[in-house]
Amino acid sequence: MDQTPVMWMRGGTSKGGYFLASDLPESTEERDAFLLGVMGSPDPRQIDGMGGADPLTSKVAVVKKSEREGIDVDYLFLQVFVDKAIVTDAQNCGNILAGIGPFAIERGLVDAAGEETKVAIYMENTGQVAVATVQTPGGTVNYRGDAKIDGVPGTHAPVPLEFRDTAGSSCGALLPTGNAVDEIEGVRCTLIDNGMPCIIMKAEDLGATGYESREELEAEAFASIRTKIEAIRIAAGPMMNLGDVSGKSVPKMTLVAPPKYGGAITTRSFIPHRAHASVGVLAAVSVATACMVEGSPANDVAHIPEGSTKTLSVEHPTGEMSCVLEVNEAGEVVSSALLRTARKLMDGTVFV
Ligand code: NQM
Repeated sequence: MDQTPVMWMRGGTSKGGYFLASDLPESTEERDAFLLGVMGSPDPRQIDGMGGADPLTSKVAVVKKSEREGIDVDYLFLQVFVDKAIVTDAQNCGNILAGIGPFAIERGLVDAAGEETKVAIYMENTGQVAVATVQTPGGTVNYRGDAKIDGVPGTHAPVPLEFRDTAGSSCGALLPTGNAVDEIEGVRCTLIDNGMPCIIMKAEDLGATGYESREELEAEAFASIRTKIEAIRIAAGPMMNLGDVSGKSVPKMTLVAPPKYGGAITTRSFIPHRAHASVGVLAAVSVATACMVEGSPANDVAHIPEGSTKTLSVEHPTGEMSCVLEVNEAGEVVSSALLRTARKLMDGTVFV
């Protein structure tokens, strides 16, 4: 195969190619070779492909009608590495998820149902379900609107996302070591997975402030801190039931500090080697959940609102992401919701 239909979409603060599963080769090996060609990887500039030379714009969604009860579509997320010949399904992506509902309706996998259409999405990477609400006035997807998310210029139609049962998505348990805190390389870490395996550390424990820009985090002056963060990540992989993570895009590494702009907590994330321009969706859910873990580095610095429905504003380098958490009497997070937007950028044929 050397050409196939694709829709290019922005989902939240990420961007990538959305494919129907039936339009891609069945064999994983052939599919991955094709997708590397689509993106122009491996090449730090991705000059010979569609990728944007950034992990946040080198992403793929594979979508099909679901045969599962109560589920509309199955979504497989694939991260295409920029500078390595790696395509991995080892992580989920809550930003690309924001485009799945609109794409499924556009491709006729789901019928529009009135002003708003709820799309139940099975996330194949982690075996969990998300529900997206898509605006469909007159039976077609509407992308225009007044919703604003930080990290994306302008305003767009809102795409609220709801998650349930995301705890232990990839690691088998919310706290895979059973501990609120593990000390690794002399640094207090929370190893947590509420939709995304993350390691949460206090920025100050690594000699950072937690308020650095993306450029500062990626600069030479930060190299020794990045080396330390990677050593922690490699040591933590087996502890999180993720095995050898040297060639994997998880766990994500998040430095936290007290909020600066009235939110709940400040974050700076490595995904895992480039610094995130904002914060991942499920990563934000995992950080917000870590805030609720008594005695954890996140809990130490977080400002946590009262009540069983808590809106935690997770600050990041380009603004904030608000996570709405439902918490039970034991203080455990039982569901989460976030606001995203998405945009159809182009629909056509990609050639390899
Ligand atoms: O955590 C980037 C992103 C993500 C992942 C990454 C994401 C999530 O911002 O759910 O959205 O962590 O690689 O798209």
